[in-house]
Amino acid sequence: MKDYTWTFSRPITAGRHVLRITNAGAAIHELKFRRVLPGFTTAESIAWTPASGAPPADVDLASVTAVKPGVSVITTIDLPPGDYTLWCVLQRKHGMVQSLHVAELGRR
Ligand SMILES: [Cu+2]
Repeated sequence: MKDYTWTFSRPITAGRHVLRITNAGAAIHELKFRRVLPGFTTAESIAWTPASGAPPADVDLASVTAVKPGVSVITTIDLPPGDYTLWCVLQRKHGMVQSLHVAELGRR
């Protein structure tokens, strides 16, 4: 991750992954995986706010918080196939939110 995006060394497919997350940016960053619920889009997940009063479009799945510049952390995550949004609440004002499609193993 860097200021203000995430990139993966290869496409994330469904299942268990050991991720090495390195902050190559100058700011502190985090990585929250929110799973988009059936019937909702990633756009709805990104646009949703508690103040909207609407039902949430996603659920928290996993997160790595407050990674300092130059630091790497290793985490294990188990991702069912589907759509996700990635969040850095710390840098949300810089638009650090991204969508991610997790394909079933063997499919794109
Ligand atoms: Cu960030």
